[in-house]
Amino acid sequence: MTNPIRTERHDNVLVVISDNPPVNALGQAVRAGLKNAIEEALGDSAIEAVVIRCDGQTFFAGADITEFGKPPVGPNLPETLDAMEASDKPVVAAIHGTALGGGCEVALACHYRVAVPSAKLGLPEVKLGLIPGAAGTQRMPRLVGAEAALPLVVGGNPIPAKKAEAIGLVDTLVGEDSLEADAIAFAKSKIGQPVPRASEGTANEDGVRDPDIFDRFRASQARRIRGFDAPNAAIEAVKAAGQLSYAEGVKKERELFTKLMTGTQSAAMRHYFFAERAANKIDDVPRDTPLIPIKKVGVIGAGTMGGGITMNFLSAGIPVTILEMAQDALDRGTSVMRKNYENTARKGRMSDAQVEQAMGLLTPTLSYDDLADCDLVIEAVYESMDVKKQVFSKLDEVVKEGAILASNTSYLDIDEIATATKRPGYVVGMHFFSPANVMKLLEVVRGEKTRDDVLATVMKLSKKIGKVAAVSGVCPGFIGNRMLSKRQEQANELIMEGANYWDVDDVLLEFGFPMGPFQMGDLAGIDIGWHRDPTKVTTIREALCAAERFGQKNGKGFYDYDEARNRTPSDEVKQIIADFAAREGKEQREISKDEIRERLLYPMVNEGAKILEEGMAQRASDIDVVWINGYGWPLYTGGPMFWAQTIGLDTVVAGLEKYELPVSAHLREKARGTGKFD
Ligand code: T1G
Repeated sequence: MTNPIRTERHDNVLVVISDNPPVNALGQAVRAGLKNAIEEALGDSAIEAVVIRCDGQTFFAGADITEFGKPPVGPNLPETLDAMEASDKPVVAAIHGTALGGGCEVALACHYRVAVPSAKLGLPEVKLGLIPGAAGTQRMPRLVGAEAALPLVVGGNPIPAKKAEAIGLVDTLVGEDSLEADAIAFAKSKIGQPVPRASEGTANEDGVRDPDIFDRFRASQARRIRGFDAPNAAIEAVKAAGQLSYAEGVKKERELFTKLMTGTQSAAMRHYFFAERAANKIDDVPRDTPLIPIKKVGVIGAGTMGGGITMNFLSAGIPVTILEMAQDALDRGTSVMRKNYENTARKGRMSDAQVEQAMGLLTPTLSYDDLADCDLVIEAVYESMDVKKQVFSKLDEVVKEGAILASNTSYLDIDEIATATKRPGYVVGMHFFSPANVMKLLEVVRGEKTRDDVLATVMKLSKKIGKVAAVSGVCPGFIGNRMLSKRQEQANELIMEGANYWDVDDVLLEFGFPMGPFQMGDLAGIDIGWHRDPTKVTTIREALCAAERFGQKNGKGFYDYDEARNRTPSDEVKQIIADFAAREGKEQREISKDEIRERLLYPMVNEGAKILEEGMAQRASDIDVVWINGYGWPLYTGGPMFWAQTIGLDTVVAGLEKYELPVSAHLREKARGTGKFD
């Protein structure tokens, strides 16, 4: 491999340049090249300053994640950076793109940092289940203070260059198109001055003066970091920066980093990092498939789903024409969208101008004719095959040739819907998850006849509207809901057999889900779709409705709720279930939380194996992407399929057999073989 690092002399300044596409990851060759270039600069008396920059889309975007889990190959980054920081010649980081992780640590080890306004800087290691491992947790607080460092190190989200300048992470912003020249001039201006070293900074004393900031910060992040190991380690590392010497602090960071690197959570989160990117690729669709330009979108239905779907496009700057059948429904839908944006603006996450800009792209209409020039139309109408076929037949008449016709159906057969048109190649499923403007998952349902350019276009568009897409074949429930139905079946079975319904919820909560099925039922409303006849009781939900237990909406469902909507298990409900079970001739018994967890999750894995066997998902990691982004499967376990591999597919098979539950041939084969799905 050619050396990705080269140097260029500009008078008495040595410019060190990395050219390691796509993101200048700090792989072994880059680290070695950097080390040699720094030694060259330090050993040459004609060189009085150094600038470090990168070619391509970004400054170093971190360590090379593909090297993780393999035997380390020198030189290691910390030593390379220490040698650089020890220099008495000023070293300037010239930043564009995203200086992330190890890349941000390279910048921190430089004496100065200049950046173009569009640059971002961050320490996203926690998103990989890690913390910075090249002294980032020790240099950052000493440079910007513990309070400013905490969100960066613990939250992992990058900040724009302007904010980085405001907190002292960046010394100055330079011209968007003159980064190198401005960085060289800046470096020259620092020649002869004593060099500032982040490792010698004292800004971290804010954490000494007010040690409570760490507990306050941890409490403020409680919901978001629940179950994750890395964020707490990150807080400890930043705290150590105020309590220990730099050398001791680096040792503490290394200890914490190594423990995380060798743990299951980081393996799971690194798996997810690549899984999310792989999901956007369709193996049998060439990457250079021409895309259909999407300049104008039509949405049919201005209800919860139609409005949420619409907002995704408006927020991405894509005009939407939204169609309803009646003016009041259209007005209601439009005002809900405006209210949602205004709420976001009230939280400071968008400006009033951005609200107007987004709403200015919306064209409400009652006429199909106004959809004629749309490049993509998405229907979010009532989940009935007849209704959908009528809509698609109408769209086929009205909308221009070459436009994509998508259905937001959550389980109906896309191939059958496509028969209502003369353009089955342009029919695809785009299954959004409610609330559609918030949930990241988009299941792209590939019909038998769906064209490659339609698929490639929708996958590319999904990234533009901030979604994580995964392709599903045509089967009831596609990927996510098909597996969810297996969990729901067991949940209902379990409480009929005597399991406490609150144990079912708590098992999923303790596993890391945001909530369990019975809590969810109370939230959505037990009485949705109820026939309103209290004398007709054929299910537990009907029994609850008959007892006027409708959920949170009237203060009691599966649980009793206080004013703050805190839930308490109800003896009345326990009895209603027991009576119902008795009527159905079901014996009741105590059921342990272990049995509950295994019976809820193992059948999901089995269904995932069947989905793979039938080719309804391209790869097991796509199933992980679906469940993490659509249903809150805890990221730190990597998703259902990765988690099953972690605990052992043979364990899953044995568990299913213990409870006399079906075991798919594919699962059994993988369990007997490599123990891995892909
Ligand atoms: N290592 C290896 N490959 C990487 C990579 C990385 N750090 N980052 C991206 N790639 C690959 C990615 O898999 C994809 O490959 C291609 O580059 C384009 O990525 C020591 C220990 C930089 C914002 O966590 O956030 O430093 O699919 O599709 O949308 O303390 O990539 O094309 O084959 O995402 O333009 C910390 C991770 C590492 C940054 C660009 N750094 N990367 O987004 O492109 S740990 C990160 C990103 C660390 C130190 C610690 C994004 C991006 P392919 P992409 P993008």
